[in-house]
Amino acid sequence: MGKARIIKIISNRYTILTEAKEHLIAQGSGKLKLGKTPLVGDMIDYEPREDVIVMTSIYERHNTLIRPSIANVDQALIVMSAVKPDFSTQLVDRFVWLVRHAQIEPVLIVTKLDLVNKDDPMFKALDVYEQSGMTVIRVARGQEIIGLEACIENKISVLTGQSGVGKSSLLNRLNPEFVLKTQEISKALGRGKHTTRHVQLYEIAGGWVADTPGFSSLEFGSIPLNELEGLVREFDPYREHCQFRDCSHSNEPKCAVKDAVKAGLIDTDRYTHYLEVRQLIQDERKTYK
Ligand SMILES: Nc1nc2c(ncn2[C@@H]2O[C@H](COP(=O)(O)OP(=O)(O)OP(=O)(O)O)[C@@H](O)[C@H]2O)c(=O)[nH]1
Ligand SMILES: [Mg+2]
Ligand SMILES: [Zn+2]
Repeated sequence: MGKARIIKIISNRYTILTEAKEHLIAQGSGKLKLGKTPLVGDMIDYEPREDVIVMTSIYERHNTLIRPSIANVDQALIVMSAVKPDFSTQLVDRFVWLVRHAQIEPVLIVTKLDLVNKDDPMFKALDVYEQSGMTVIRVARGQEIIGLEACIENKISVLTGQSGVGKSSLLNRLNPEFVLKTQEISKALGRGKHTTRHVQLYEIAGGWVADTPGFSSLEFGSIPLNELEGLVREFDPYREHCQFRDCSHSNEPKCAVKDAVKAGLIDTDRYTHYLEVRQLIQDERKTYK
């Protein structure tokens, strides 16, 4: 009997890391007995039975991310490439709000900056994120990465982002002993090939980081409509000045958020993306009815 953390799941094989820092292969004792499906990041109790190790219970989770599927992380490293695939603030915002909704701190990592010109407008967008209080880490091939190791140290992080943005490459760069499989994006499709196939936590730079498969669609069905605006940190200084306490900052009069957008105090893109996601949530609700 002992306590351990699940660090890798491939079908029914669970790799667990025990308190004595041993890697063991365990199996579940059935979803009904465990009460929920085990996730990478879960703390579990295990016990040896005959010739197998069985997980007997899962501890309560601090947080859960559905895509990628992981529990108990301190922060999500949202990886976006400058090109191949193209940088998109719309996608960044969507990732950030989904991560915040799961009560996980977002960090933005932008890769492949060696492939764009120094005067590319995306650099301005990165400054705007930084000014809003987000940690932004810039990655270019052949250049030192500033701030990444300090950001990872003593924390459990999950890499998230589209296929082909360079999540696995980042871990390989952090520790040259790592040889995680990476692959150029498809010339025909202009997107990644889903090179990483499973979620796995790796010990690196004094912390733990999960590499994950890239995914192509995001779902907002789990965010209640009235909780969305609370996830937009840029609205923080203004929402209490709206006339209505439950202002959605869309059609209401005397909305301090809309005024701040007009005055150039909130980035227009951020506000537009907010309205788009609001609409997406409303549309998803309709389809589920
Ligand atoms: N030029 C340049 N290429 C990079 C950089 N980072 C990653 N790449 C390349 O981008 C391609 C995709 O990288 P991966 O690390 O496989 O991407 P991934 O996010 O792990 O993709 P999935 O596992 O499919 O989710 C590889 O060919 C890398 O060599 C970078 O900073 N600059
Ligand atoms: Mg990968
Ligand atoms: Zn408002």
